[in-house]
Formats: sequence, C-alpha cells, structure tokens
Amino acid sequence: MADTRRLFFALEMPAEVQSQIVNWRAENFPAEAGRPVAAANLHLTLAFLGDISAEKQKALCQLAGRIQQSAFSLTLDDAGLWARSKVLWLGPRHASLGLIQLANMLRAQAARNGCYQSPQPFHPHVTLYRNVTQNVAIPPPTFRWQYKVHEFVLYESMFKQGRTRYQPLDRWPLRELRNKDK
Ligand code: 2AM
Repeated sequence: MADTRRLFFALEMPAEVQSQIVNWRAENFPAEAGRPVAAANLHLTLAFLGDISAEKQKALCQLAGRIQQSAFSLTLDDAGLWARSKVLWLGPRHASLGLIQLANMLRAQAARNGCYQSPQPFHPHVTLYRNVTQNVAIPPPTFRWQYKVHEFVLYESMFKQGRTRYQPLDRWPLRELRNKDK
C-alpha cells in the first residue's frame, strides 16, 4: 500500500531480559520447535494498528500522548501454545491492572480511528516461536522474569532481506507511582 506503515504499540523488553529468555529458550526447547523470534524482536504488543497512513499515525500519536497511566511491573511467569496460530508465548499469569488499562485504552483509540481490533479480549503475551511444530512441550512453570515498565512505544514492523525488524518510532512515559499509590 502506498504511503502507509505497519505499526503497533508495544512494551519494550529490557535487553538483559531478552538475552536471558533467549538462553532459557535454547536450553528448554528443541531446535526444531518452530521459528524463534530474534532476541531484539521480543516485545509485548498492546495494540496492533495495521498498515496506516501518516495522518492516522499522527492522530493516534496525539491520543497516545494524552494517556495518563501509572508505571507498573510486568511478570512473565506463564507460557502457552496457541495451536491455531502456531504461536508459543510467554506472559503474565496475572496481568496488572495498569497493563490491561493501557492496552484497552490504546485498542479503543485505534478502533475509534478505524484500525481493526480483534474481538478477542486482550491476552498479554510475548511471542517466542512462530510456526510451532505440533509436539512442543511447555517447560514446567519454574521460570519468572520481572521488570518495571516505565513507557510504551510505537513500533514499525519492517520486512527487509527476509527478516522482520521492529523499529521504535516514538515513546511515551508512564507516570511514576507516588508513595500513596503504591
Ligand atoms: P503476535 O506476536 O501474537 O503475532 C507485530 O506484528 C506485532 O503485532 C506482533 O507482536 C503481533 O502479535 C501483533 N499483532 C496483533 N495482531 C496482528 C495482526 N493482525 N497481524 C500482525 N501482527 C499482529
């Protein structure tokens, strides 16, 4: 499509967590488990926007900038396999209210601006493998990564020379928690 970019809002993952997860993945899954997502591409999507115009991007960025949301902690302590989409994922067993509110706000703003949003409820996840082979066993839930989320990011999904890369375009801070909010 002319003059459109494939965009989504997401949470960045700290580089040290990306590399810990990739090491854990290599130790816990067979090489033929599926197509592993590159370490630098591990992220948690909040709202997928699709291929959108610069005008729509600007409108959605303005709305994103008005979001008043507190920082929150993200714990990745669950994993699962979606057989239909052949995706193996990590996610939080209990998503914080902050995460759900932020995603719901961005998804509602996207929907109101004509970006199709899946009717499925938001299921926060980090995709670890795509095209998963049928018989992959999920390791026992002894893993746990936790980090504080201070901002959310607008990414462009780019496909070049056979590789997908997610390029951060813009970012917005979350409010730091005051003592009385903790
Ligand atoms: P996934 O990891 O579950 O595939 C960039 O493609 C990001 O947007 C991915 O994290 C992807 O989620 C998410 N996404 C959500 N809906 C999508 C769609 N319809 N097409 C492509 N990506 C989508």
